[in-house]
Amino acid sequence: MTDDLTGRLKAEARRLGFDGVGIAPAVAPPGYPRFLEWLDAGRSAGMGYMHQHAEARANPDRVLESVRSVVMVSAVYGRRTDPTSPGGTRGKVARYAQGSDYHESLWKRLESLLAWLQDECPGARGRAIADTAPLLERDFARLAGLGWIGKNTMLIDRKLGSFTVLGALLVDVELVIDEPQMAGHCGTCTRCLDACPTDAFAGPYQLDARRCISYWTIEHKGAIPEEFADRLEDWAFGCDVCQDVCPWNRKAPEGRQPELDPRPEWVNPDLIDWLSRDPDEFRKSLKGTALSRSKRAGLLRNAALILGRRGSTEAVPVLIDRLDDADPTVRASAAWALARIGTAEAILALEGRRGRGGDVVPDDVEGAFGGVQPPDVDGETPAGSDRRV
Ligand code: B12
Ligand code: SF4
Ligand code: SF4
Repeated sequence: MTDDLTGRLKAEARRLGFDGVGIAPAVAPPGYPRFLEWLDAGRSAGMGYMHQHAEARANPDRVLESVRSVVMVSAVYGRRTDPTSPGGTRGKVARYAQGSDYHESLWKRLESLLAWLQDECPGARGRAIADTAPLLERDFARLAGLGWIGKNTMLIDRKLGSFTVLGALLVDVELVIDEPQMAGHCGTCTRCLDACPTDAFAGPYQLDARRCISYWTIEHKGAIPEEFADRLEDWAFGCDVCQDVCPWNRKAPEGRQPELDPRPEWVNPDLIDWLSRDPDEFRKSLKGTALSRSKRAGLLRNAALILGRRGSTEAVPVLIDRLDDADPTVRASAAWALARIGTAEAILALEGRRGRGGDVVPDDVEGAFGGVQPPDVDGETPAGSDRRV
């Protein structure tokens, strides 16, 4: 196919709001063996879907038959945020989740790009992907020349930095392939590895999700085991530490997609407010945001653990209320937090429930008094609780 079509496709992608666009060949991704090693080592924690669709990641033709080219796009999101602790009763939300859900805006733009291509090449087939199909996105992004994979495993571009989200358009049209970026530009730097609060890197380029705050606060369902319940720092959803410290983000631009701009209520949310909100109204407020992935139960769990770790006495009344929450994860986390805060009022509330039947939660309370691990309410062994890599 002509340089001309590829050039115009790239121009259209930029017009649609993408900051980076490149073309990768539709081949087996070179990082696939590493991905399998990652799975075998158990580093995907409880993300069963990574195993289920592992084979499909071996080649993009499993996602779109007769695919000829992989158009990779990137978009910078949000605004630079203050990496220091918000303190008080406030928590932090990862920058990517402070605006509207990026999946939707990415997907709509990719669909528009596909429609444009189909106008140019009638009969062309394609599939837009924004985390909606199994594809090693960072591997294809570096193949498409969009950046290199840093020691923190993020796709980094010299100009755009790493606060970018990635999307793909698989097409059966032959486009002009870009020069891949297989060599990195991390040099001797190890800032991300040193700064990670939970030592989640088993080494450069190797993230163990069993130790990652982002995994526990977003992906994990149910109670968080003690080792990590106590180590969420300020993170109520996601974690940006290994990007905040990266020198390549110092001069990176801010996002230009308005829907990804931070909404004030999600930047440093008041965690007592989260715990106090009417459940239905809170659920409604999560619609259309990336935070909805954790659901109300996950977010309230995270909020309770952060406040408990801080010993926030102001949170005691609302945590006592949450001991009667309909959700067992919320109850267990509130019990853990109260035991951790340990004021007379908190202990009395827990004692009052110890051994009571009916709709109270004796197991949660025992777990809290045991002082160690909230019960695994999903009946699934909490990944990482007994393993260290
Ligand atoms: C599962 C997942 C997670 C997991 C695991 C993350 C991980 N590093 O594997 C968890 C929940 C922890 C997570 C967290 C985050 N995620 Co995430 N996640 C994914 C997902 C769905 C799959 C990633 C995957 O396949 N992991 C398996 C590992 C083995 O693959 P990999 O990280 O790509 O590793 C490759 C390289 O490291 C390389 N490699 C391995 N060893 C070596 C050694 C050398 C020398 C070299 C050169 C390369 C190399 O080979 C691997 C295979 O390609 C992707 C979307 C997608 N479909 O790709 C988003 C994705 C990677 N996540 C994304 C984001 C934004 C995040 C967070 C920043 C969110 C947050 N703020 O909390 C954090 C960042 C944490 C981090 N440092 O990675 C973006 C990343 C964008 C970017 N610029 O890189 C993606 C691409 C989603 C998107 N569509 O934009 N995520
Ligand atoms: S996202 Fe946070 S916890 Fe996870 S590897 Fe990066 S710094 Fe560590
Ligand atoms: S902090 Fe340093 S080592 Fe880590 S990704 Fe950035 S440049 Fe690479």
